[in-house]
Amino acid sequence: EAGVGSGAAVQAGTYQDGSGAASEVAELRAAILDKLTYFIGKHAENASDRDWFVATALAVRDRIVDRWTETRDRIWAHHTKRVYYLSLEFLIGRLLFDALNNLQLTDPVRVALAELGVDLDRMREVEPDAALGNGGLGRLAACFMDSMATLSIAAHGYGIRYDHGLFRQRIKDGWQLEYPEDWLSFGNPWEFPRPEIDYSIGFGGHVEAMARPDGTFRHVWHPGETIEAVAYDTPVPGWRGRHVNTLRLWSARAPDPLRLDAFNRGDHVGALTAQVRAEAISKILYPSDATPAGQELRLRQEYFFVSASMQDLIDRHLRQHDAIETLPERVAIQLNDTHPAIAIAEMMRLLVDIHHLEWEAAWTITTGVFSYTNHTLLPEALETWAVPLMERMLPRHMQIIYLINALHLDRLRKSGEVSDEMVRALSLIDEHSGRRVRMGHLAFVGSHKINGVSALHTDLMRVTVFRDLNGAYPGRIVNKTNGITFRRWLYQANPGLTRLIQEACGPGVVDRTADLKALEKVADDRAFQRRVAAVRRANKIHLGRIIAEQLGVKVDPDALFDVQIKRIHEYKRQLLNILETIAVYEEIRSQPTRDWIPRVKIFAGKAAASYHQAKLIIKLANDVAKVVNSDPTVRGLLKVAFLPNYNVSLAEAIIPAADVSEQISTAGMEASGTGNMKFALNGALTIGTLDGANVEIREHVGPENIFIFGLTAEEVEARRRRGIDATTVIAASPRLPEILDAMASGVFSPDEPGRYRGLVDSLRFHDYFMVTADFDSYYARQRDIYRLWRDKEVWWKASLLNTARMGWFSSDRAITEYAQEIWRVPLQPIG
Ligand code: B1N
Repeated sequence: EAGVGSGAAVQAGTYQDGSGAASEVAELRAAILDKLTYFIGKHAENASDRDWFVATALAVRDRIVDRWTETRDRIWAHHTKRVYYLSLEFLIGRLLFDALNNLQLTDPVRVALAELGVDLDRMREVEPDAALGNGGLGRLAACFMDSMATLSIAAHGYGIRYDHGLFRQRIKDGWQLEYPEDWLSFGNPWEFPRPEIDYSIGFGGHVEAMARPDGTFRHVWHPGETIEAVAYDTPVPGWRGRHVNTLRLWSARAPDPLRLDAFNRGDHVGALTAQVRAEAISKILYPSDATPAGQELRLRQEYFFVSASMQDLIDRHLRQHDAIETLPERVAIQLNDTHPAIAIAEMMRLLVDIHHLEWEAAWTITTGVFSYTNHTLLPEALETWAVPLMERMLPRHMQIIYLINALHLDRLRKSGEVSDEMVRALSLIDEHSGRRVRMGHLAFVGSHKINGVSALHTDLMRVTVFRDLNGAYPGRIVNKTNGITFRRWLYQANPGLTRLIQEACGPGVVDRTADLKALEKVADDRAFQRRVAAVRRANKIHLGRIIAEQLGVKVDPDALFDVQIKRIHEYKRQLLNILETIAVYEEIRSQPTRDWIPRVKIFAGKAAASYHQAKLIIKLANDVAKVVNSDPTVRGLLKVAFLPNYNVSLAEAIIPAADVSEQISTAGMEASGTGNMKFALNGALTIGTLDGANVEIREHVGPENIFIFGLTAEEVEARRRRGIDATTVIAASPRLPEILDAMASGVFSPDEPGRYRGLVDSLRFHDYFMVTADFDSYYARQRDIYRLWRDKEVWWKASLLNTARMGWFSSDRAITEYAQEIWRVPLQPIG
């Protein structure tokens, strides 16, 4: 039943549960050896860990493939309605343990490998971490793929097979440096190249209008350039291997490998330029998170994968059902933010120009199939494209967008009084600073449902960015609060806690997250609490080893681990956390003999390469770490650790070791957050603002089990209207003046005393993110946490109640809501 990898060392030959497991182990061992011999071409004696990893992955993959083809046949036979999840990012991380756990193969493979003298856990580390995403948005797409397969939804993920994912971060002298990431350099055993599945993608050129006898026009786009999109498929097995979906990623190829005429003339570089230009499209992920990439290559990436995906899904539909008109009955397409929003215009082009449907019929189909998820309201993050760029790169799409806009505005004008001001707000074209296409508006009018990713975020959508559209199309905006897959973020990442949970809630808890509630009954059982504490301590020792290896900093596993891991962004307010760290440091120095609680402040996260303020914040964290960690009066009571190269795998090691989770964004700015859910599920206590999904986490775990502080979204708005000069706020604070003076005068940057003067000035005079306004209440909440930490019985009760009450935040719940309320597709619950 259990079905969750033990994570414990298993002795060779000891796996037996009387259900044929011994022969299973023998078969797996033989399969792995077979792959090593005939696929890799090596003997066991001279195989590296990487060879063993590839051999194991291939052996496991064979088991997935059988279920994959079964799934495809079943969907085909039943004409099941399909979901297409379009995302420019899939932050999937490592896949070996996903596959093993979902197929219930962790223990037999562990034993099979042990019999071959290979340690499964060591092999786990050699798999590259597939970082085809920046942060929450990309990781959400990966969690959703897991849940769609688990719920037996006929789903396909569509995205780009970037040669290089998110950059590798190194820290040198405290500064972030970016290096290219190279996840494919040793091949990818999980994917199936499909060179026979390729589509031509056009760019540029011109549009020819051809008159029909009835006086109407047919439009023919003659692209100036075409590029091939080639498919690579990765199977995505759901829980217990019941259903296997496909993640199809597109790679760009030039139609001609080289210009032979140029080569023969002796122009060897020129012979390759077209190829280089074509293949640049899938070369690298844009490292921007909640900021627009805004460059021509980005628009090329967006259209490239969208066009390939639309052609592919229409082909599949026509192979299976003969009429294009039935598309909305058979297909739902989810747009993961506006990055794939050009799909609305592409679908219209394909239906009208290629499949010769009337505009109205095509529009009914389009709005019937599409829905759109908004992930941010930050004004600078809303995608717009300059009209001249669109006209040059996608001339036919620009015409289509103009027509969509005209009909949309006409309809609204006919249905009532619409002022010029409203027309400006409702138009797909923004005329404020040069004409630009608003991709959010395009996605809105072309979809039947638009959703936000937390209750607060969805409320804010209705009154800010989409206020007028919401008035014009009431009911179109709905909420779908994000979720996370417990399979990766609890069962795999924290096998120790999972074992205790299964003991308390029954083994079926891994199928029914609602069963987590049974933990409430043992929440104040001291003996159980001690065992949970022992698991946490072991996880902290494991993390401590990583910290020692990476930073040469020794941390005490009995100290309180206070963690903030996420992209570095001013709105996420790592700065607020650093200011509190400085406050604690100053206090320990001035009152060294008080009974301080030992604590470790752990940070990790990447800054966009061009985001100077974020990079300076990384430098500050490292500067503070250097001073604090080496100050003899601190005596190890406070340690600061900035772990480099944050990624999914590092998160899996950090989250189960956290005592406190920092979710401290300026209220109204973090659309949802999903790290907040991972921590609370693993029993860390949250200190956070009333922002994003924190609001709903508080409702579920209870206000006494979470530490909320700071201004509300409304209060932030009101204060901003009054002005963001913080001089009086700072003067009124008992601690801020001293902290800011220390920073500004070079206490943490003796080598360059003025390094943080600008940062401090911006806090003093333009504190847009309300760091100073929230500091005192944040500081007070931190004291409440330390008080609770001294009373371990109350602490562990709160921790267990967090885990017990987080079941609702499963991505299975989120996907069930999408399936029933947006996609209208069938699903099969587990458990
Ligand atoms: O999406 C996550 C949310 O939990 C986070 O709160 C939100 O910040 C994040 C442009 C984005 N919003 N917008 C982006 C990513 C890449 C890019 O190029 C914007 N990411 C989010 C999941 O809902």
